[in-house]
Amino acid sequence: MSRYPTTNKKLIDWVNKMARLCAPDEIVWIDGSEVQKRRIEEEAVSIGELIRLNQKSLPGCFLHRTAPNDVARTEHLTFICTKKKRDAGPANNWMSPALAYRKAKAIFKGAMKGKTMYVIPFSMGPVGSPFSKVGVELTDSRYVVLNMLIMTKINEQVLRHLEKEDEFTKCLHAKAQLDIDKRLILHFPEDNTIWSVGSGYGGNVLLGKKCLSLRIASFIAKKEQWLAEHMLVMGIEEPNGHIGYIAAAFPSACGKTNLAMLVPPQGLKKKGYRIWTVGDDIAWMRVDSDGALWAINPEAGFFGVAPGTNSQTNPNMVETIKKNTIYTNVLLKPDQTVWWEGADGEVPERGIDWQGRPWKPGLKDQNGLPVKGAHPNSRFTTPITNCPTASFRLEQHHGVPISAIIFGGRRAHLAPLVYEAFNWQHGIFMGATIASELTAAQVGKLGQVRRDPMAMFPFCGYNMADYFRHWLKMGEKMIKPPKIFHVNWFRTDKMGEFLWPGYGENLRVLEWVLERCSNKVEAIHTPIGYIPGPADIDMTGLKLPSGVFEKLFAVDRDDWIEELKDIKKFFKQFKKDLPCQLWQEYEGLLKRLKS
Ligand code: OXD
Ligand code: MN
Repeated sequence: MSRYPTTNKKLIDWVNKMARLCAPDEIVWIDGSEVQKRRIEEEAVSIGELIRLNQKSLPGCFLHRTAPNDVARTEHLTFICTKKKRDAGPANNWMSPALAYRKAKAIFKGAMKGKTMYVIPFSMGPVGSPFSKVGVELTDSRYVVLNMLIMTKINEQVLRHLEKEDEFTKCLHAKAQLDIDKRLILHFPEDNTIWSVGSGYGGNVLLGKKCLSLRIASFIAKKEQWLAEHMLVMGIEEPNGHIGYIAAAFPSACGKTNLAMLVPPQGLKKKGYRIWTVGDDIAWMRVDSDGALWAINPEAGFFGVAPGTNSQTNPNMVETIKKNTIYTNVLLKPDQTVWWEGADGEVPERGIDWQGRPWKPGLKDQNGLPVKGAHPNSRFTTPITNCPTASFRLEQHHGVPISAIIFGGRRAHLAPLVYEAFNWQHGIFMGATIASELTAAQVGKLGQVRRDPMAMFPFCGYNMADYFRHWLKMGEKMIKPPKIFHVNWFRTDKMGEFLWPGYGENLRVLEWVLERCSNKVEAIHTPIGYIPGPADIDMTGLKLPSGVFEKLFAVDRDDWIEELKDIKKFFKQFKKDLPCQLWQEYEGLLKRLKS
């Protein structure tokens, strides 16, 4: 029998070439079997890469700690390597492919000496679906293998697909020295290749996720006329059994995961709503033969933020992560279970923190600042099939039909709770101008506001001006394009208190969105878009203090005119490449605000 579980010569040659570069002691092909997974778990536990958690309360669960300097995506070390700098655009770091390969080769050289190189053939999306893409990741990390087994589809079918199909994304990862000065996350869209070296953090190394499903996929999607987006997808089943699906883009850690599996609030529960979770992070969407937009979630699991996850904020996720879950950088309790800031139950009296040091509540560092038990960007990796609200259409090759696209941002002021675009082009302007505050998921200054078009600023694999043009063009391809909305759950009063309770209550807003999509309700025209009338959002069981509803929907013309100045600055960086339709929308809004 052959040494390889494939006859795909291109694949075999590439694996051998990369092995010559990285010089592993052995090569192991990952087949998705339970036996192999168990063996790798055992090895990872024996060398301390994983800690087996309490198998009674957390069956199949493990804890992993990353290096302290390797806890989030490193955007400044992430590059789009196209032949022409213009094709990466002003929003991306760019390096020429020749230089990028040369720099990375020097770090990859011999990086797997004394180690095993794992070959992971994986599919994003159901194998054989017109949506799906196949990749192969080479890695020296068991943690990566075990996470990829949760986040992607790895099985016999993928190999069978590779027998017939030559095209796959070539993904190479090595931890090397985990040295931030020798860390590079490189994307070569023109070669369908990703090279990641010097990191062990999920967002940098689970190459099927941000790297393939967003950066590389967005590049392919433009060529093939579909959309690869940083969006959750959820179905809202109405009492009559009809399910309306929405796709929603929010910048990182803005509550996408919580929204995707929300629990209907008491007041609306009586109506009989039911939520179906399709995905919490990435949507691939294409126009089907019916002229509508259909979406799949290419991922098979959630890579969610732990802090703040509890039975109030996300009871379905609390249920999901009780088994077969890998926790990263959370606190280890003496009973071998885990905890994080904002978890259910009492704060533990003691534990081992995310850096492996003894911890107790009230602990301060040398500067007198509180020491957290779990890192603010600590994570869990868990299969979507564990989720009580997992959609029954996850495996459907054509996905789900999208009625509404929602863009959101974290804005303390300015943006109303919800408003609707006048049309597709206006909706693209709305998406292209969303802004939010930086969170712990990115390396950078917390709280700083940045523009994050379609929540894709860190994830678009090509020039964003072309990306906007692509979105505009997609609208023309549809007979019945989804309506586009903007939401802001985060508006605050003068004291900085949130005006809207959020979480499950957000369903009230989504109900209005779907009613607008089926033309069941009127709306009020404002300069920025349509907003609901005072009686149009069902508030049964939720009493807001008087005046709050008005504050949630206030449109302050002066604030918006100020906002437009910043939008102008943002647009100008794209120079003459920016589609003129976005300037038209800019001028239109300015005129409406001034009239
Ligand atoms: C994520 C992110 O991890 O967007 O999903 O940062
Ligand atoms: Mn994300």
